[in-house]
Amino acid sequence: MIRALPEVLALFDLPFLDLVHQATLVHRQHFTSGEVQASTLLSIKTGGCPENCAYCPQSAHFETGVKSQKLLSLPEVLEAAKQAKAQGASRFCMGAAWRSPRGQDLQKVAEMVQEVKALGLETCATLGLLDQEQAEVLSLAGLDYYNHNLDTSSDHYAEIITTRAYQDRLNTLSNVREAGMKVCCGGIVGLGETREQRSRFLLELSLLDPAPESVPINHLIATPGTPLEHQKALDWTEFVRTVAVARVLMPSSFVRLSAGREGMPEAVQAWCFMAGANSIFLGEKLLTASNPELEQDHQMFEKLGLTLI
Ligand code: SAM
Ligand code: DTB
Ligand code: SF4
Repeated sequence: MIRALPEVLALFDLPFLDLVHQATLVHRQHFTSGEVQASTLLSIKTGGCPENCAYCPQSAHFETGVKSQKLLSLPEVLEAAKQAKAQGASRFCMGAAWRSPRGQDLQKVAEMVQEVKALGLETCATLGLLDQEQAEVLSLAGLDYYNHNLDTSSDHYAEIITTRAYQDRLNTLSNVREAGMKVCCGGIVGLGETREQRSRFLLELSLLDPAPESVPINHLIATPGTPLEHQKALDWTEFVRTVAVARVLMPSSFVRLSAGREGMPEAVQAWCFMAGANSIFLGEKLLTASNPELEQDHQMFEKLGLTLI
């Protein structure tokens, strides 16, 4: 098992094809190749977030043109969940632009979780920081996964977010584990981090004990109005390398090719699947940003012989 930064850097430094080959082998030892898990996102509360995450269209600190929306009603959420299921998703993820849930809101989300689960979907929520009690409420409601990302390496973190600490994130993740839920935890690349920082970020994810069951690898969607609006995209090979290293470091986790698929050539996405990505966000919207059209994704799966699980 890889536990030190030089080993992760050595993986990144491998010739591209050798790294992808290694990731493919690891993937096939732990999963059935060609099977891809699909989650659909719904923003249940949008915009006006008090946090200052430099990449985020929903932060109240930046003018991004995102329209704020208070917490959706239960019927609105159920309607979206039914549609997600009909479109082929196995998991429904409810996201709220909160620092952490407050007052009656958590109970309302707990009810959504129960009802979405009753439709026969796996449930996931991403609501910001959770204390132990809040994590217990969600777990009791039957929440399968909680998404909370490390986002970037501990040594790059302060460049991106100052309103919540890296340690706050680790505390939330440990509360989620303690309450018995599965962890969905990943981050964003293309934030201006160095390759060493990308390596440290992946190492830090893999050293969570146990490793997260689900690992979203997002490529920054550079959003006008945010401090990162002019950030240059990673070269596609560096993105595929990131996916491959995540696969090698976390052999049994689902590695999700997450935000940033829109506009990513199919051929690059195919490389990501070859490098061990075995999960995606399905549906034309992420939280506020757009995602590939459903028909386009279904055609890509068909061409690549991938099946949704
Ligand atoms: N507010 C909650 C929180 O941050 O814990 C939950 C929702 S937040 C939008 C979930 C994740 O979406 C972030 O941690 C970040 O990794 C990802 N994300 C947000 N904006 C993004 C962007 N512009 N490009 C790529 N990923 C993004
Ligand atoms: C994650 O890692 N990526 C998803 C999910 N977890 C909640 C969110 C991506 C958000 C992209 C920007 C937007 O749609 O606002
Ligand atoms: Fe708020 Fe989450 Fe966006 Fe940060 S990433 S500003 S916490 S919605």
